[in-house]
Amino acid sequence: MKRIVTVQDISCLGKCSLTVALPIISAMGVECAVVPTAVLSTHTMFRGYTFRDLTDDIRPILAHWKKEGIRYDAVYTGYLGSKEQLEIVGEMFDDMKKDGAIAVVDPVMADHGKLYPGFTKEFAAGMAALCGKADVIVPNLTEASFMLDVPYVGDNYDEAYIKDMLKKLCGLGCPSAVITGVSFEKGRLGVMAYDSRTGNYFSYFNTHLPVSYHGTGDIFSSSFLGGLVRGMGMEKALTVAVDYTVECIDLTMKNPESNSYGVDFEAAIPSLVAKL
Ligand code: PXL
Repeated sequence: MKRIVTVQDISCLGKCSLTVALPIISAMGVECAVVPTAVLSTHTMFRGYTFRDLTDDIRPILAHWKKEGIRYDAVYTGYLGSKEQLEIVGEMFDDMKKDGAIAVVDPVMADHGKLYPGFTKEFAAGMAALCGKADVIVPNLTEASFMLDVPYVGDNYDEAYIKDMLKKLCGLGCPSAVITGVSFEKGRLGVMAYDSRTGNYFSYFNTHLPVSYHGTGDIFSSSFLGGLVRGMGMEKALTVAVDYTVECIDLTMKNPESNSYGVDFEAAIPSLVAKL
């Protein structure tokens, strides 16, 4: 069985990061090992959340695995809590590249033009450096703008602008970049990707549902990487992830009992599995 290691926080309630990555990756038939970066009582859109930083545990966890000879096919990083964690993960990437594992970074730190609570411009610069060490990165346009230190243009862009941003993201050092949450046509939303080795662009869109929920980026990244590690190839994995994410949002919108804090990704797992 293929094995992914995911490095991100555990928000005990709130359906994001590890509580999303674990079930989705497992459902896709891929082992999911975890390196928790922090324990929060909820994700940061709630008020009054607790936050225990686990930076000091990360190196010992990785050292133990190394001693045990544990290998993995991919590392997937999401929400990281400090600049020091960025450095540790950077070292992890340097180390595992020797084994041929792929590194995927979802630079979780911002959306809708704003950094999430607790993040700074300096952190964004550190995240850009980590992205330079990855094989594939999957920022949204806000995160891409912070990492490239360019103004966030909101909905005011065209395909040429996104293509240019993708090239600049690859200029950080990663061979492939994907920008999520992209729309060139009213009612359609999706992703655009660039592979700097071939010069190819790829885009895929589905219905743009008129809502915005928490945790959808984590759902997208987890299902994308699950597909990639299963050997689907970039384009198929992106298509499966976009369709799954949209289905999760659609089911949540239609469920009068849905939670306000996260989407019903569980309800669409059977259909994700059917896409494998
Ligand atoms: O969904 C991304 C995410 C992950 N982890 C925590 C968050 C967020 C988004 O706000 O707060 C703790």
